[in-house]
Amino acid sequence: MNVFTRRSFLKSTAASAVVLGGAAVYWPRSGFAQPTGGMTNLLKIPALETGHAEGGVRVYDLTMQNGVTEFFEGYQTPTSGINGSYLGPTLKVRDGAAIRINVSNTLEEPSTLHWHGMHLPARMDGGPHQVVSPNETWASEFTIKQKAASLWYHPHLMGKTAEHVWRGMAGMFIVEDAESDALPLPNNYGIDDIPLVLQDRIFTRDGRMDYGLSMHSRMMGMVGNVPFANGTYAPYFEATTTKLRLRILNGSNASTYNLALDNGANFMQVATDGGFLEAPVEMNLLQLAPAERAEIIVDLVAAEKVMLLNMAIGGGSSGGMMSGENNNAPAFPFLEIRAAAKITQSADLPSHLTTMEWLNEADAVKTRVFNLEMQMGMGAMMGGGNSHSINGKVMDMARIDEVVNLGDTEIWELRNVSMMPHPFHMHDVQFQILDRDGQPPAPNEHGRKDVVMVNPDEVVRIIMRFEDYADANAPFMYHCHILEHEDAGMMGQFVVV
Ligand SMILES: [Cu+2]
Repeated sequence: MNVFTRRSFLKSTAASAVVLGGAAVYWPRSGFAQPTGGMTNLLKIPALETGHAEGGVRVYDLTMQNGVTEFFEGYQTPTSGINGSYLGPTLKVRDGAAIRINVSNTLEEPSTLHWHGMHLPARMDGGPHQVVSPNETWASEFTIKQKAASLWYHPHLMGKTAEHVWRGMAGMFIVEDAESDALPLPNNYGIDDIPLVLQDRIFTRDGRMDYGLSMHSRMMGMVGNVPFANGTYAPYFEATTTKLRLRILNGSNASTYNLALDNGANFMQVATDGGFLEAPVEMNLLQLAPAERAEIIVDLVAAEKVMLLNMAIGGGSSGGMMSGENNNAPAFPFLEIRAAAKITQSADLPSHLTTMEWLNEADAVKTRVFNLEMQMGMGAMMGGGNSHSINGKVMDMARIDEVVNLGDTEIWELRNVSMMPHPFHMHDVQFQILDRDGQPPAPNEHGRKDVVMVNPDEVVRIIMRFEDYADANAPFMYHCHILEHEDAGMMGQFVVV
């Protein structure tokens, strides 16, 4: 299934190439900026933050702050980040640990930080109800009760999530446990175990990346034309081992990425959103919707160069909004991996990674149906805030949409009745995908998930169990993870009682 080569990739994208450098830095809305000068910037690796001990608690200090970032030489771009000017540190925690995250806000506006994928009490979730005002600190305290996984964190302020993430606030949140300790997977952070936050952004001529919604981006989501990995433009990574573990996060606002290696080589996916798959899944094309994660293992030989590409699938995103097309980004390189002339032999990949506890459809006491809707009329487009809904309802923080009983196993039936795909995300629990239009999910989706792409006219059934954290007064969110859709109302609230 090696349907592409580096040569054909370069040829096919040459037409949309935009020269970087010179007096003006400007990228038209319609085409991705190709790094015509090659991949010239060393990949930034977010700082690893393992916290410090206070009594029996691991404490992490995070500060949301404004700053400037030099993505392109000579251009100071105003951005926001956590403990820095763009993105944030990678938090690492262990299953069973009691933790406290102190979130300080030095922005000149309220925001929140949400622990995406984490199983925890709703009051500690950092969602729209846990607003951190300027110059205040919010302490999120909980005990990690979760399998090893690559989670992440990002703002979740009502109506402002998309803009705050766009400006740069996001980071990885790695959970380790006894199982991940025992597996012979690359785990040397920054050396052979690499967080990879993939994003795209749009820049103005003078190097700003203002968040401004057009009618088009209000409907389709904000799709950029400059790709970043860990906030690095045109990045390369120098590998020193024969196996590289990439913990990939689609950290974009709205783009779906279709990832492949330019030599057509296969790679192994070992984990999905909520942790390890039962066995590695061999693949050569990985689709990641906004907010989805995948851990993959890439095999390298000495001195080779391999490009991690985004492949153009299904036409890209720059066409007409009414065509019902997907948000697949066009073709461009994300990261060049350069293997050293002498590289260290990594351990063989284990054939078994974890044992799943599969939830049984027969144990479900309830099926809830969620219709994902977009009003495509002219009025909805012009009207702004309320063109996206679930079950006919636009998000209202004062309304509880669903009440779940503690201990129950439920099936949620996600129906996309709109013309574009929606990545559905729920807080509190990791779910399992039962089927897509009655068909079993792909092997790499057969695990713990917290985001699932629901394609137009598709019905996806997911199953989950609500084991902990009943609180009638503190809701969890479920929503589309195209952030512009979430902000425009495609979100609801459930409580566990
Ligand atoms: Cu959506």
